[in-house]
Amino acid sequence: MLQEIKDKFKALYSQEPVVVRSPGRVNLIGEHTDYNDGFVLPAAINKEIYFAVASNQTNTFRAYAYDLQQEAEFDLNQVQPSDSSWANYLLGVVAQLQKANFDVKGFDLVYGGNIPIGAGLSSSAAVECGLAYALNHIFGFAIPKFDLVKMAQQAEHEYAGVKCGIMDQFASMYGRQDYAVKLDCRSLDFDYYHLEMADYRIVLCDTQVKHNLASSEYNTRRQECEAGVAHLQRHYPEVKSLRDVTVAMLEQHQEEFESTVYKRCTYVVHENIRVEEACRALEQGDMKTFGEKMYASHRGLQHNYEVSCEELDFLVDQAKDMDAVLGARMMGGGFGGCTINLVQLDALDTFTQQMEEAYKLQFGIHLKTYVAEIVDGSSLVEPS
Ligand code: GAF
Repeated sequence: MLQEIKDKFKALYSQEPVVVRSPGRVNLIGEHTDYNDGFVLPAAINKEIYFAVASNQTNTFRAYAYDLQQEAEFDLNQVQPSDSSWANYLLGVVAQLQKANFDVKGFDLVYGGNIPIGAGLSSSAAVECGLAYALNHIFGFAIPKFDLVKMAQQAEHEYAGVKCGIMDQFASMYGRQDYAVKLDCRSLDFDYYHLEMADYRIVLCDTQVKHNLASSEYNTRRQECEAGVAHLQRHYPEVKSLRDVTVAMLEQHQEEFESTVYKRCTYVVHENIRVEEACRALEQGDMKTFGEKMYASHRGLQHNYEVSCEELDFLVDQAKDMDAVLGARMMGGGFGGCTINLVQLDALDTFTQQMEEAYKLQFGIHLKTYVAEIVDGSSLVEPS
């Protein structure tokens, strides 16, 4: 893929590019907690996008999306959202740099990779982070990595219309080979946790469906959580977000809540506790307990947060019936995309075969499975 992207760049723009790599992510546990100031445990994976970039001494940027085989050109003096949804992720990043007074000059870009779109593996965050990283490099802005993450997140808010938390962009930029990163989404402190994978693999089961309520429901969940916080603040003025709420606080005021809001809050408060427990289990090498937390996370997302769907639930139920699977859950925003499964290495083939057969029988859809390897975050590939 890398070679193809470089060749395409040279064919289109007749010069030697800088090449940047930017990965997608998995999230082991801690779903829909990031925008509630809570905890997440993602890792960057070997589903990646390559960016070949060079400045072009003009006032426009030209971009070629290799996977879509589409090209577009934009005036840097008039950066605004366009009709092309793929270009908006690029424009969003350029807009953020300009807003922060970085002088983005003309550039040419070819990008493409193997992150399946709409599978919940954060292809959009990989695009945003990869472009931010590449422009920072070629124009010598020296923007700290952390600020690039913030700009990438803001690009998603303003140009993709999703009020996402910070997890995906953070994981894409700060991933580390063989480690998951536990991020405190309030303080933005983080710790790396070694993933002892000698006997296990992380397997993704891609439902191949994306129900189209995903982004509207995402923003609705945020509002429901905010409504829960606003209510609790009447009793506990010190509460700033669901991160500050305990199970006891919630239960004490259950009767006062609108029932949907109560369910959403219950899920988030318990999920934050589960992330802490799962991290302790990881430290102790207790993968069995870790897996149980994954299943519990899924049940919360299914019944209380209500962001799952029948395809995801089916896959988790199937996995639960297999002894070789330690844990499984839906991953990311929900309503489709992938489940993440912790599977014993010696049963990998049986697992994928049985899952594919069962899914085909139930939905008539070919399930795609990927064994995810944990890799480093965005990096410069060439010049090395
Ligand atoms: C999406 C968002 F982009 C993340 O910020 C996060 O909220 C996730 O859904 C749910 O955990 O991937």
